[in-house]
Amino acid sequence: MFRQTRSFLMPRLVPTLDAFAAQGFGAQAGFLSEDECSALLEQIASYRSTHELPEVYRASGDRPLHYSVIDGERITTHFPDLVSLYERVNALVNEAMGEELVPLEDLRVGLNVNVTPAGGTYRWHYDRNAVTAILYLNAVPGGETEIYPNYRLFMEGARYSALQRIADRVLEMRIVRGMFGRLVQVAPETGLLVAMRGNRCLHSVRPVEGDADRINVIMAYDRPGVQFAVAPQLDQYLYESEAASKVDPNYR
Ligand SMILES: O=C(O)CCC(=O)C(=O)O
Ligand SMILES: [Fe+2]
Repeated sequence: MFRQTRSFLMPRLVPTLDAFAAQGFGAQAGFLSEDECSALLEQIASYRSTHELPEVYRASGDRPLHYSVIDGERITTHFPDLVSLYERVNALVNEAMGEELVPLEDLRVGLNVNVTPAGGTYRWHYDRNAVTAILYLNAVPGGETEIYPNYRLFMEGARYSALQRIADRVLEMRIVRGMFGRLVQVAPETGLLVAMRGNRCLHSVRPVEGDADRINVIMAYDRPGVQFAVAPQLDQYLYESEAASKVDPNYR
């Protein structure tokens, strides 16, 4: 389920959920059973038989953003079970973090189903929010989530500054990652729940192999009332087939 390349600057991960506040990343295998995941996959398949999902493709080196998404507004209308799941995971996250985090005010962004097709990937990025939980509904070959836990040089209070942007760019370079980062690879596994500090962990998705879509649920949390300066352009970049402007999408 997990592979780590090195432990140079940080202790070895114990990938349990309650460790994630300190280590930036944690996991719980079998959070949902095979049957619960199959039921959700059926609901998603039935929704897709009558609704077309936007296909998103944004070039980004050898790891573009290439996926389809059901955003939180659609989920609220059509998938009450996923809304309950979002609340249930919130309680776990708060316990592990020892603080009160809440679903994002912008529901479209807070809860997503990502559908990554064969060959699809997700570019290197940080999320805009403090904590992101990922629930994998199926196992596919490839499609590992790659995470550098707590890797970011995070400038609290200046996260949209030029300096932050430059630091992010430099740290994202392959050679710099290789020198300073500790890479954790998470292979998709049915029912596996992962939580990470989304705005501190550099992460991406490796190419999905085989024929099946890789399907997972992405749940975002942050402190109550937090606002995100990047929201309007970024939302278009992430959720619509056509991107109007060439924004630099550094934050999910
Ligand atoms: O699908 C994954 O494993 C990660 C997706 C992700 O990082 C995101 O939606 O922000
Ligand atoms: Fe992300």
